[in-house]
Amino acid sequence: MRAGAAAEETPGTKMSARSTRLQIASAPTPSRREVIALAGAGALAAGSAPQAAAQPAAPPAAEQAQPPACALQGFPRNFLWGTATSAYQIEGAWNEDGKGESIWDRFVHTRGKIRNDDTGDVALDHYHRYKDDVWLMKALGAKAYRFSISWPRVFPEGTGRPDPKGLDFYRRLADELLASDVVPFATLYHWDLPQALQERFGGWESRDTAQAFADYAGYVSRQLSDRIGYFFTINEFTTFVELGYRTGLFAPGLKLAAQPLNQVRHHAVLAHGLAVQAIRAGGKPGTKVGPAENIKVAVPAIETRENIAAAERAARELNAGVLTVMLEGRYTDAFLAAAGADAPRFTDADLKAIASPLDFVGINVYTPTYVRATGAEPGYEVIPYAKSHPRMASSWQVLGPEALYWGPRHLQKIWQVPEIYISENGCGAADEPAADGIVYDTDRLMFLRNNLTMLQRAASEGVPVRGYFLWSLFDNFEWTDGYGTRFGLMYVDYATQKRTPKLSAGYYSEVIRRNGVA
Ligand code: GBH
Repeated sequence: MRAGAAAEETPGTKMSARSTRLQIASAPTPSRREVIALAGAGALAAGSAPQAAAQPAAPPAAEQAQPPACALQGFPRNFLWGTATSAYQIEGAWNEDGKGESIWDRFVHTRGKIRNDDTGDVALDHYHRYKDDVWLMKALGAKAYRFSISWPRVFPEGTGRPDPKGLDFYRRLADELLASDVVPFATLYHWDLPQALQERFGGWESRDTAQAFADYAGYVSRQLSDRIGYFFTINEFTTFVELGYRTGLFAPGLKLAAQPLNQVRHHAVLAHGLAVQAIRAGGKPGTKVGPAENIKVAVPAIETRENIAAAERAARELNAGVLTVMLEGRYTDAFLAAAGADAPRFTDADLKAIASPLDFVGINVYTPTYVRATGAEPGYEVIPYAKSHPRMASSWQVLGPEALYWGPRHLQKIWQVPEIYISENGCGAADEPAADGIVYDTDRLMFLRNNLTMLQRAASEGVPVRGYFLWSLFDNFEWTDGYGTRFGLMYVDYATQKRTPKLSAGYYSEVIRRNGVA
């Protein structure tokens, strides 16, 4: 932090008190001024006085009083601009305060599973640095934060006796967020299953794990819904089922055959439904709950009437195992026919639980699936990506900002979802600090601007998008990629744990400030 920066803050605000404290403690935390400085063109313009660049541009009085409801590039009033993270990817403290082992702890400690044999043992040390990290959100101007709760921190053995210290971490985190006017959104499962349940039940291969998850969800909602009003049940059903149980690239590293694989997915959606019921029973009235699924977004390659209808058919079928069964209460005929003898085994009571009414649906959107209409069944066809289709740093991340329009639009049009969150959107990049220490991530900036423009298109048509969680606040442990792929708005130097805002952090703070695409 620059000398005297704290003194330049408006005196008497919470912020200045915080800066002073940080300055004294010399924590490696950037100030709001440093984040904002990146938002102004001043930070880039040659010869501009740094002093001027550091001034947040004051919006004209009229704009302050009356932000446009949803005009031009604007977003609806009270739109929740947030960032997202997950426990295993940032917390560290993997065996502290009584935390149980998770399947990811076990997996990363097995040689050869993760690039460079990186682990999340320390990660961003967020478990100890959460106060400074919340301060960074405040500096960004973020209005919401999506984090995940580590199940084995709360129940070291998965079931049975909770560890009060584990739960207390999330209570303190929520309090810190609330004190900073950041709305907490907690995800109950972001893939870190207690290892004990893997051993006792075979993890998600057993419906006992679904019941255990519901019990854990009920407990957390009883304990924390006085502070946390929004719960995501499970993050990316499709990812952890496919990678954890089919390809074996993610924990627990299994390669199941088709029937047990379908059963794992069924247990996951069942766990979601039972958790929704447990939260309704245990949470404070008004507590909201929904999933966070990486929906396959069917994008009509050319926006003709036929292709749009085909995209809607495709959306139901491509998501049949998760969102469609959740929102319709049955597996589609095509899904069951395709699975044949390998179809999941289920009861009517299961389907009823899976389709428990939701308050909102969260979708993680990273890539498009292009489709077009065909005369023959099923009425749509997936178009393969062109060889030269642009991608971000991860080879899986094929670019397609249109997905931010079609994803929410399908949820509204097909299933009449009343409240939609983009629970994740962001990109990995080969970020490197320039000579001045700043990461000029023009690629991420382009990514965000184009994605938000498409999301704004949806909002301006009345699609009920209520918030957007950028993945991610920080560079963090990117699963099998280890620390090699960076997704953050804040660059992390893992040797020193210093967080430095990238150019995109300045961009995002400007988006939030004006509540519109910048
Ligand atoms: C999300 O997954 C996760 O929720 C989050 O934890 C993660 O950090 C973030 O996005 C960025 O990846 O190994 O070639 O088979 C995003 C969707 C789907 C991306 C599965 C990686 C595996 C590709 N993921 N995909 S591959």
